[in-house]
Amino acid sequence: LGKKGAISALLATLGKMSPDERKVQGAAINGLKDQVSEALAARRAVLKSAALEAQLAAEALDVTLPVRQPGIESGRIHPISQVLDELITIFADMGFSIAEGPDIESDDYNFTMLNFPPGHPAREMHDTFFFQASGTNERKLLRTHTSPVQVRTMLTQKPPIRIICPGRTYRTDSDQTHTPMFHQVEGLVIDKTANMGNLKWVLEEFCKAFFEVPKVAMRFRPSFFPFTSPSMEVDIQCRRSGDDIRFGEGEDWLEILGCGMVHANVLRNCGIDPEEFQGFAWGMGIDRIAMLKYGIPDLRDFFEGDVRWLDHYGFRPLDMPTLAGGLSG
Ligand code: 2U9
Repeated sequence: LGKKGAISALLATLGKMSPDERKVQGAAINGLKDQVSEALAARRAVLKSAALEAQLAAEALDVTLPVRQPGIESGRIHPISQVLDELITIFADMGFSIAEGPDIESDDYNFTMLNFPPGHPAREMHDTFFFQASGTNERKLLRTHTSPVQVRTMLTQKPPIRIICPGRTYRTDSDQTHTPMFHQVEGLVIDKTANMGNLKWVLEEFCKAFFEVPKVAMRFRPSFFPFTSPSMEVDIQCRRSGDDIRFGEGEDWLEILGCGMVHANVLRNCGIDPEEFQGFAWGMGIDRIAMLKYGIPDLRDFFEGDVRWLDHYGFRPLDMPTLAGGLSG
């Protein structure tokens, strides 16, 4: 049927024919052309449908297979990371910065500067992991609290200071509520007039925001830490029924943190004049408050790396905590 095809060549012969002959031959050649066109169209339709059949067979789907979730849907944020994000959101809103330091510390920064004199019995309570001394260098240790971060900050920054120090800490302890590695967050404020009233306000605002309740009664009990004086342990109001616990209501009390005014010796050790500046500090276990808020019974499960546990207790990656949108979604 193309320009150089047999039928086109036959059609070209029509011009040289007599009108009578052209009438007969014209009808015959055009009839032939229609027949060939129809045959081609029919064959094209057969080939097209065969190609579609072959494609469908090659791309067959087993609709009985379970749907595979995309990564963004199946990944989970660990409860400790979630609680850390919540803490940072709350304290950043109050004007605190975040300070970090090394996990391997000197005895000096972990103890001596914080008013634990050598041989002081409070050192024994910290169940410390010590490294072996190398040559004449004093033995290093795994920090038992994040307090050396505050020491480092005071040595390098001038007051006013408003920091929180979240991080890993280590003690030789292991049972249902203790793991050799755990997480702490500590806070420090140093200013000319920083006082116990400010400390109480910060902790009350924190507890209301963290436990997402409009009010919560708190109980400050006298305690002892070498680095603060006076020192207090803090309980929050709660109601316990069976395994369930609710905050901001009820007649029970639950200890959640320790705090106090920074000891004058600590200020002096860190180059801050206690006659000019004063400060308050507090500390709490991130793992512990994560267990309380999210009803997680055994601390050791936090560090097992079991995806079934993470699937149950973990958080969706795009549900970031915000004060306006709600911390825990
Ligand atoms: C400096 C000065 C003062 C930090 C503080 C506590 C009280 C406290 C414990 C809570 C539970 C540790 O995880 S836990 O076992 N912490 O009770 N921490 S005041 O005070 C400081 C820190 C650094 C320079």
